[in-house]
This record gives sequence, structure tokens and C-alpha cells, in this order.
Amino acid sequence: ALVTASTVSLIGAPTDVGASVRGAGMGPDALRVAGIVETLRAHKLDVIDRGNLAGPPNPWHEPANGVRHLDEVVTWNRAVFDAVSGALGEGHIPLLMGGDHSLAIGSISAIAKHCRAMGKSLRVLWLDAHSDVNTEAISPSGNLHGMPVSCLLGHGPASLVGWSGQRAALSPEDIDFIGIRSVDAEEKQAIRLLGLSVYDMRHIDEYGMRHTMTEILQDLDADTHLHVSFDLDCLDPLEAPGVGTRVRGGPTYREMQLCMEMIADTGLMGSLDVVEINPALDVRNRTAELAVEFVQSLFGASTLVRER
Ligand code: HAR
Ligand code: MN
Ligand code: MN
Ligand code: MN
Repeated sequence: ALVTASTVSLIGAPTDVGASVRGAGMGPDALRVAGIVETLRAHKLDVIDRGNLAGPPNPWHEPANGVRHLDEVVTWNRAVFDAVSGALGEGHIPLLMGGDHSLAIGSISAIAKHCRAMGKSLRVLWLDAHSDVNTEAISPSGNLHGMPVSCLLGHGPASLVGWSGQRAALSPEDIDFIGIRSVDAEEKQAIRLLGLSVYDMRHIDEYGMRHTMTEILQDLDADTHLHVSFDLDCLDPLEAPGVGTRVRGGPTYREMQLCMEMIADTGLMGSLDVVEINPALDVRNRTAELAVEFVQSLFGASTLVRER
């Protein structure tokens, strides 16, 4: 593996407050049951499982002012921000085990703050069926797991914006989306207005995963901190049924493996979110097991047999 730091800090955030389908709160333990700790250790990484963060239960309310459970999402993200900051401060690679994707607000805000302090540039790869660029003004659902990218770009509920020390943790050119195939009507306009780089399924169909990833990864340099935000619903639901918002027509197992292996080849991944696994909807923990396989590949456990 080319990964520079070799200690991975696992941080569990067992909540589904940002979603409207229950069950993603069981994600961290599903990953542990699938052997995430042992698997990473087998690849010569030091692994510290920091256990699960604590936070409020899901109150199961309707949205208010365009958002559901804003206070609870803020509280959970504060815990995530602090834990991810702590891991980065120790020189570790934080691996956030969600939980729903709203938790990326806390993790990526902490990472952006750290990168600025270290003089590094940050690139985020957003692997997802959804673009998560809604705001409280345009979201059809009010679910905050559909809004984390907007919050990180400086648009969203005031209590979720500005955590990195600047209004925007990310600029539009800092993030690339991979595998997208479900975007709401007004979300599409937001993507165009912001000029976001969306490598949607149509792009992957036409150019293939190899060309797509080559294009995305070409302008990275040694001072780049690469963050991967991996929403398991990115995968085709035939592979990964255990997610709350399934969208058919996603990358296959092999396409996703190639994506992960090409990311590993850069040697630049410094942090990772693994989110939206929903064990309540899964089949014998298949989706968590799949996630563990892809995490291995991200850390350089290539399956290739011959030297290239
Ligand atoms: N776009 C939809 C909404 O805002 C669904 C997006 C959230 N689903 C996720 N996140 N799993 O990627 O409600
Ligand atoms: Mn998502
Ligand atoms: Mn998604
Ligand atoms: Mn770009």
C-alpha cells in the first residue's frame, strides 16, 4: 500500500437522524461484524476502533422549515467533527462508520480545517447514487442526508454551515461525484449553477470506469489530501441491497473495485466515510461485507495477480 499514514482510526456514528428510512444507525456494528478491524489489520495497517459516538435518539418528527431533525443532526455532527479532528491531530486516517450521509458535514468540515492548517489541498470523491446537493429551500423530503454537499459548499441551514472556519469547507472544484443517477429537479439546477463535476452513470456507461477515474485523478499532486465519501447506495442494489434509498442502475462489483483500486494507486487517501449501510434492509449482512471488501481495496489490497 502507498498510504502514507498507517494507523486507521475507526469512528462509529450510529444514527439515522438525517434520513427518513430507519436502520442506518446499525451500520457501525454491521461493519464490525463483517470484520472491518481484522481485515484492515491483515493488510498491515494499525487499527484503533474508537467505538461508537453517543448522540440523541431519532425523534421521528416531520420536517420543520424544510428540514427534519436539524438539532439532532447538528449534535451528531459536532461529535463527528470532534472525533475526526482528534484522529487527524494524531496523524491517523479517520474512517467514519455511519450512520446516514448527513454525517459527512462533520467529517469533511474537520478534514477541510485540518488541510488548511497543514497547507494541503483537499479533494473529495463523492461515491453515491445521489448528489446530496439539496438545501432546505429545495429539498423534496427535508432529509438532511440529501443536503451535506450544499452545507459543505456554504449553502444550507446556518447551524450546519461554516464549521471548517470558513463559510465554505469546499469549493465546487474540490469535489467530484461518481455513480450519480438520482437527482431532484431543483437539485439539477443547483449542480449546473455551482458548476459541479458530476460523473454520472451515463458518463460511466459511455466512457467506462477506467477512463472516468483517470480523468478525475489526473490533476492530483503529492500535497493533495484525498477524502472518499462512500455512500453504499452508489453500488447497484443487486450487489448492495442493504441501503435505505435504492436506485437501480449503479456500478457493478467489478466497476466499483476498479474505482477503489485506482484511488488506492494514488497513495493519497487520507480519510474515508462509509455511510448509509442499512442492516434492517440487508440480506445476511451482505452490504456491510461488500463495504469491507471495498475498504480493503481502497487501502491497497489489490486483487491483481500479475505485475502491471
Ligand atoms: N434526493 C433525495 C432527497 O433529498 C434523496 C437523497 C438522500 N439519499 C441518500 N443520500 N441516501 O445519498 O431526499
Ligand atoms: Mn449520500
Ligand atoms: Mn445516496
Ligand atoms: Mn474537478
